[in-house]
Amino acid sequence: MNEFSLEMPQRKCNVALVASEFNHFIVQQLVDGAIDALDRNGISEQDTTLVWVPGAFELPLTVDALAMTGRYDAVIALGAVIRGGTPHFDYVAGECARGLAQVGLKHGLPAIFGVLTTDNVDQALERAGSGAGNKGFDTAIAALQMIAVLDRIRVK
Ligand code: INI
Repeated sequence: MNEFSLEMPQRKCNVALVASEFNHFIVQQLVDGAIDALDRNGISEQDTTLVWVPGAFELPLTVDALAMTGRYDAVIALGAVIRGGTPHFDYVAGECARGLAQVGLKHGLPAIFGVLTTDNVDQALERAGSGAGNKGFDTAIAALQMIAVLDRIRVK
């Protein structure tokens, strides 16, 4: 049986992060977690691009633009959508998730979903802490694992 288990890429990788300015105090912690995970796995800041956008709704278009350059092995979208008293949350979170999935499929590129969708600020902060409890860290690991998986599948 051919089994491709999760591993890290065996080559130099270029990774882009797209971060939403909305709820900056949380998203900055996700960015820090992602950069930490990349750094611990040999991806230097020189091989990393960070782009800020206004909000989570703008993430898919920006990931699409970055994917179109062909320069990146994976793009990680980071944001925090926090439920308020109106249906706005559902539109922003839903379109963001849907758009990112579409972009990934369109370009055959890992478009990683690092967007917190929570009921309140406390839940978001819990997921944006240091070390293991940081969704930015986790999504960067997922990005590298996806690069490695696709490298193995696409080998001729
Ligand atoms: N953007 C977020 O990233 N998080 C939110 O919680 C949020 N809320 O609650 O409104 C949010 N709205 C802005 C949105 O992403 C767009 O930037 C804006 O609608 C302009 O297109």
